[in-house]
Amino acid sequence: MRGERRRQRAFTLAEVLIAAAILSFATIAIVQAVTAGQAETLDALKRARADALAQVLLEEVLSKPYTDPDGDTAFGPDAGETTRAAFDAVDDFHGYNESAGALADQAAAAYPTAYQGFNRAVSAVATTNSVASLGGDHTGVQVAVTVSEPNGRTWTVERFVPAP
Ligand SMILES: [Ca+2]
Ligand SMILES: [Ca+2]
Repeated sequence: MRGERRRQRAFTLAEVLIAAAILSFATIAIVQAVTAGQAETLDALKRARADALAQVLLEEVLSKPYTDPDGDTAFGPDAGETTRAAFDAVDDFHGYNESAGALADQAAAAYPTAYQGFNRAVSAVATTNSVASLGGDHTGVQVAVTVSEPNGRTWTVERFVPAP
């Protein structure tokens, strides 16, 4: 039968070359898509880690009293507050920073290696903000935690803490 004979016919060199070319284009496209996908995933992972590092430190700062129990009013650590564990007010964290490789949690335990590729810093600045729920302008402290990659990308989370 004519159809069967046709199916058994050998491929010509031109057909093989075209097929090979199509296959190599398809392979390149797939490899590019996979590589781009991996880079995107890695980037999303980095962003998630940076955000987590910023959020957890912001929560730690916000867990402290607005007014220093010792009556200290200077922004930044007060006398004797040489470690983060000694900070006893929101403002004490002003100027606090950690370098990549030295990031630790509230209990001074080092974070896993995957979280060590960032710098982390806190600023606490006296400011006046309009707070609708407090009936307008209110004095307080603007707390900002900035997490940055050594190559310059930064992530900042901020919160206004109204004076009591
Ligand atoms: Ca203090
Ligand atoms: Ca202080």
